[in-house]
Amino acid sequence: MTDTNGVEGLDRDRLVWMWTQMVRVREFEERVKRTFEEHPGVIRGHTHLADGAEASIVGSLATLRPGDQLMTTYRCHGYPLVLGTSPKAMMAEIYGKAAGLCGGYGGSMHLTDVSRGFLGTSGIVGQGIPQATGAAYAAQIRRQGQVVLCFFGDGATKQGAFHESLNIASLWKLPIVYVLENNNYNVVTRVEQEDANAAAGEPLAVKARAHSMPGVTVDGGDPLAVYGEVGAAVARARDGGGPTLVESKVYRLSAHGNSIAPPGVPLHFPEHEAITTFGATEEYEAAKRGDPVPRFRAKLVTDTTLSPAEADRITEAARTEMQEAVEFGLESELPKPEDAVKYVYA
Ligand SMILES: Cc1ncc(C[n+]2csc(CCOP(=O)(O)OP(=O)(O)O)c2C)c(N)n1
Ligand SMILES: [Mg+2]
Repeated sequence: MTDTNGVEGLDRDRLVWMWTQMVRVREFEERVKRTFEEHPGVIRGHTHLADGAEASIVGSLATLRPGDQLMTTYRCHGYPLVLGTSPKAMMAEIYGKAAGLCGGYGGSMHLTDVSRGFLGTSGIVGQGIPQATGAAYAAQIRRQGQVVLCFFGDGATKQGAFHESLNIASLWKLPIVYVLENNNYNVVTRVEQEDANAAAGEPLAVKARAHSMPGVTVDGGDPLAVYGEVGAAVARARDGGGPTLVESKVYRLSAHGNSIAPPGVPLHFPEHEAITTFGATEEYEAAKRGDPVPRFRAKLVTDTTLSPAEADRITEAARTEMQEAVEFGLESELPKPEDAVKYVYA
């Protein structure tokens, strides 16, 4: 491909594709959030949004080839959307419907689309890390040049499973890239809070050194920067060079999660509950100003890759697509009660 942007392998179509995917993720999640207000009771479990992390998701996934695989946390809606999973099937899954991606058995926190390499997610912090490492071991044995991307949050770096996995991946030179999406918060605990430091080591990428692998920190609000770093790590992993830890610095623009509220409690948590806890309004306002979706749009418009009219059309198309997903999800049937124990094996 022609290099039109100083980033190898990205031509105009690919850059527009990247922004389009960021918008699709944002618009899908906006409708997940709105469902709690507009259709109370339709979402029965928790949802966790990735607004603020769209550039990190898209920049990372743009480096993959067919046959590659990934695992993520419960903050998981963006990844399958970018891989091409149907938003209708995803919304129906989040609504617990039989037509959902996993037949309504998984919900928001357990989306899976193995046909596209999306091996699954977990609500347990850090759980996906050893699982993805195992997938990378299987890929190494298969010798088909597959790479695994493993996404997790800053909170997960405090788990033993993180260190055990990085150790064995480095020792066995497994084809895996660990993408640490550092959004500065574990629910309401700040990574950088001086009086209650939650995670030793700054930047968190230094933890790679203990496991003899490269560790880099990248601006996760810039999809091209993420593409560059994750792309280099993916190429290294594919060539047998072993794993890398890429710390992608993002910001969580909304609450840790949304769920059905108990009586008397507002439906949503406050827009950003950490702000109400720590009063870090300036931090939040700065993050809003750096919102990766308008930021990348402005870059592409300024360098004439994208016209404002085309950007508006892309946004409008994403809104229509995601609204159709809401309608499909609402109209779909709930699973049959007699199927409740269908996949229970023990
Ligand atoms: C093993 C485990 N401990 C605690 C929890 C409760 N919990 C759910 S999300 C979360 C915060 C995780 O923060 P981070 O890893 O930074 O991910 P983020 O939510 O910021 O994406 C915690 C402590 C859990 N789900 N699993
Ligand atoms: Mg976090």
